[in-house]
Amino acid sequence: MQGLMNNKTVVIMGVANNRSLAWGVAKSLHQQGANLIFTYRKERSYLKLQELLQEDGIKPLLCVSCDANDDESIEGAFQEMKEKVGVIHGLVHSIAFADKEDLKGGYLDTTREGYMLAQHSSAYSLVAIARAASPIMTEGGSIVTQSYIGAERVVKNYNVMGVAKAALEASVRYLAEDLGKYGIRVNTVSAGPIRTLSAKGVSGFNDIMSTIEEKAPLRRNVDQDEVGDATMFLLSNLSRGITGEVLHVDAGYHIMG
Ligand code: NDP
Ligand code: N5H
Repeated sequence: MQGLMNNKTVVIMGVANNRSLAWGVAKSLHQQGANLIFTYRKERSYLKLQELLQEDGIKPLLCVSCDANDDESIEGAFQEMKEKVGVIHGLVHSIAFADKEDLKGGYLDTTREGYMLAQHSSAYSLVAIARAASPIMTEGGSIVTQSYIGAERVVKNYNVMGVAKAALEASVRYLAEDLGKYGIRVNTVSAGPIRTLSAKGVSGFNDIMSTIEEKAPLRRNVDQDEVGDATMFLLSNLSRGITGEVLHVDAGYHIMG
């Protein structure tokens, strides 16, 4: 089969279940012929991932445990990839975490611990991972992370995560500059709201989805497959001239006043 990702090996970080944005990316990449490596943190995610891979007939090159808040764990994961696979061409960072208590009420009440947790998990994790992954992107590469419009504007309840996503988007630009000389591109997809495990139980999610249906140019929400295809584009050679970019996959909502 002739695919856009033939002979490319891509690491996907952040599949928790079939609703995960990262799983949408995995399906798009598989359709285009990519070889896949997965990382997971919780045992529960690993078991889900095994089920999903079996259901969809996807044979990964490797599944490696990696806690994005732990430098040793990151080093170990990429060392294992280097030894077992050698070269990688792409990486999908689809990881974020904040304390539930910090995702409601006022941003003013964010604690130091809550701020640090969100920044570590959701923004610094990209920096640490890019540092570990880039040495094995010896044929050039593409790194893509997932952001949200709360990085650019105040979105009710997003709070500490909005500030973390702002840091993530700025990191994308600085990393794009650092890694560009090695032929490595760094971009982010800014996705519209999608019902995932992370989104479960957070305040105001349903209201935001209805607002998009009403106000977005396309008058609808987006899904994992659309985020998957756009992320695959950024990983593929079709986007070879693009780096440091924020690509909105949000039915056009971000252009509205
Ligand atoms: P999921 O809950 O499906 O995925 C979140 C993933 O983050 C899980 O796989 C979880 O792994 C992983 N994770 C959290 N902390 C760590 C850590 N320290 N180390 C390793 N993995 C970690 O939710 P989504 O697919 O929605 O989220 C993926 C990304 O998409 C996030 O960056 C999110 O902010 C972003 N996004 C989501 C939107 C949405 O509406 N859903 C909209 C815009 C952006 P584990 O459970 O194994 O710890
Ligand atoms: C404006 C909104 C709604 C309010 C804010 C939601 C923010 C969500 C992001 C973070 C990542 C959610 C989070 O950390 C939840 C955890 O505290 C609890 N959940 C878990 O531990 C589950 C089991 C695991 C799998 O989750 C993680 N993250 O590891 C934003 C929404 C309209 C859009 C949205 C949901 C954006 C986003 O960034 O995800």
